[in-house]
Amino acid sequence: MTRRIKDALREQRIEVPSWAYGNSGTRFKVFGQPGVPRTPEEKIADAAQVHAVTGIAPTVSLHIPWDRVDDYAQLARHAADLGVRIGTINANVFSDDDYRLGSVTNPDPRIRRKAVAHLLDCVDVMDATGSTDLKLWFADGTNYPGQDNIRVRQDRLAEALDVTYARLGEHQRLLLEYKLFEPAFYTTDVPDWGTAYAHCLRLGERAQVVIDTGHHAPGTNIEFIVAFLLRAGRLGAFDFNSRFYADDDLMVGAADPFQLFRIMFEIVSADALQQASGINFMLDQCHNIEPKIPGQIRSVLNVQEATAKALLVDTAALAAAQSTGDVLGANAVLMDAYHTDVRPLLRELRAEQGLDPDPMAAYARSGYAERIVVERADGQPAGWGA
Ligand code: RM4
Ligand code: MN
Repeated sequence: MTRRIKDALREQRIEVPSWAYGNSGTRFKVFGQPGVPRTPEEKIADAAQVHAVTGIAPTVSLHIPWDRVDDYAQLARHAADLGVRIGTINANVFSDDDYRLGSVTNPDPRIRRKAVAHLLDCVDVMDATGSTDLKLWFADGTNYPGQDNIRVRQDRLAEALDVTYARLGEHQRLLLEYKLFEPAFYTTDVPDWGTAYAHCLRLGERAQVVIDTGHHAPGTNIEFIVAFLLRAGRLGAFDFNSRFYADDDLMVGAADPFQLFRIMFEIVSADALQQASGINFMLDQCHNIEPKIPGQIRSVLNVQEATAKALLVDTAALAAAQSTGDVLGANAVLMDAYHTDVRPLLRELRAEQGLDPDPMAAYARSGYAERIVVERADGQPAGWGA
């Protein structure tokens, strides 16, 4: 039992986002932090620290153009030198004045062409870095009834997706992310998993849905969506984070660790944890008031803990209770696993792997945090203009 759980946990991989290391904030204020990276290279260096102490976060997602460099192959080599790899390429078609009325669904064909050209550029970045995943999130939508034609915007979206999908190589995927609302408040062009799924179905097998855990209405049963998409073979990736209200981007497992457990249980019970399943378990977070590298380490550990609990579920007992209609018994099997303290097991696992049993303490002791404050005293920190 313990051996099976440890084997599965050793194989687990979690991808970290480059943008978690830069300064971020709310629309009210960005609180700058000392030692924040100034370049994509420095963001990758910070991400490598998270992998060094957790052992399960070897890839870093990039956001283009936030992480634009002249030589992407060189950036990939830089990552490899630090013991990590470039993961998903996130296309950013929302931070340009041209996109006031949308990007790929904009009423102006010139702006639509510009947005699609950027998506194709992102595939070039994938070719140069060896990345296999293109993640698309569109800020597109409308604020006022009558502002634009809802149906025609879907046609424009489909057209942009077609062109992008056609450009992908055989081993590359298009991952389509949905979000209920914001920045548009009346209609959003990809507001829910159903819309994303319908577009993916039309595109083909290498188009899959991304579930950002912060992008749902309160009370949405996310594990149902996980189960449905897994069954349909269309779950491409997660953007893990926590929400109390909307797209809060707080640390995963902080607001509702039980929900995270329920999600990971669906993954484990569908045998989809291993890398061969093709699901990319990513974080999509911002650390506005807490230190960023420790915030990322904590988040990776939160996913790992939820996974360990999900692996602990006694599936034979659960199946027996389910098949005899033993409602309370079935629920108790799940809750027993959830209430188990898996931290001793994880400490033991890390020690066996030659890692420090306490990654948070290992990072604090490493002196890295103090070093970057000194080394990065000059220059412009990356982020939202802090
Ligand atoms: C969006 C969405 C995307 C992320 C950006 C920064 O709300 O979640 O995944 O890349 O934010
Ligand atoms: Mn996201």
